[in-house]
Amino acid sequence: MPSPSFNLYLVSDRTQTGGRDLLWVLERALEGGVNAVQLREKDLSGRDLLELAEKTRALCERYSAPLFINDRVDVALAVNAAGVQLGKASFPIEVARTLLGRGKLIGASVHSPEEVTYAKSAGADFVVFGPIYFTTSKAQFGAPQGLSALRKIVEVSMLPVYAIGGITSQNTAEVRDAGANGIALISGIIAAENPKKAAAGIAQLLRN
Ligand code: 3NM
Repeated sequence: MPSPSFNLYLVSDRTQTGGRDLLWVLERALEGGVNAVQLREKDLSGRDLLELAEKTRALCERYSAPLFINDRVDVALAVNAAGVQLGKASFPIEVARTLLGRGKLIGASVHSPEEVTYAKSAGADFVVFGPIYFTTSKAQFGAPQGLSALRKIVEVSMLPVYAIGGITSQNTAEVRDAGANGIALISGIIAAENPKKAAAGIAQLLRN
């Protein structure tokens, strides 16, 4: 059974690349030290998402980085991704597990200690908790939960915890010190002028 072994989890958003090709940006990020990628392009049709997922899967494979597909269990299976990232509106974790089997990883997006407990009992492999800080990338998740909420999640979680929401090189060290197993982010790398350098800087902070 696989287990998560990454600490720098990049989430895609092709609207934040400043006009650059998403795969180009992802490759620079992988060169810099991103060691897992989540394809999260919610507005794409099944056909277009599948095509992009196939390309992303091939790219990630070259860097030995697991690829996760946001929400779409079918697309994850079709491209033989490492797993899926599931939120509240996704298939329930139990159903995804039945479809994916034990050989794939399931990440659950959680926003409270209760959701962490549920994710564990339902069969998730790791949780992504946020938003830690203010984020322009996903305003609907509301007010930042902060570092003390993160510490509490780390304390109660029996699964690896990845922190998300407004994480940049400026605050990576304090997130790491709060006990997160790793971080997940979009804009801090995808929107950076130099995504490779941004990823390398954050990867270095996570190693410290
Ligand atoms: N999920 P950025 S916050 C995709 O709290 C996502 O569950 C969140 O983007 C959650 O790194 C978020 O640009 C956006 O802040 C992360």
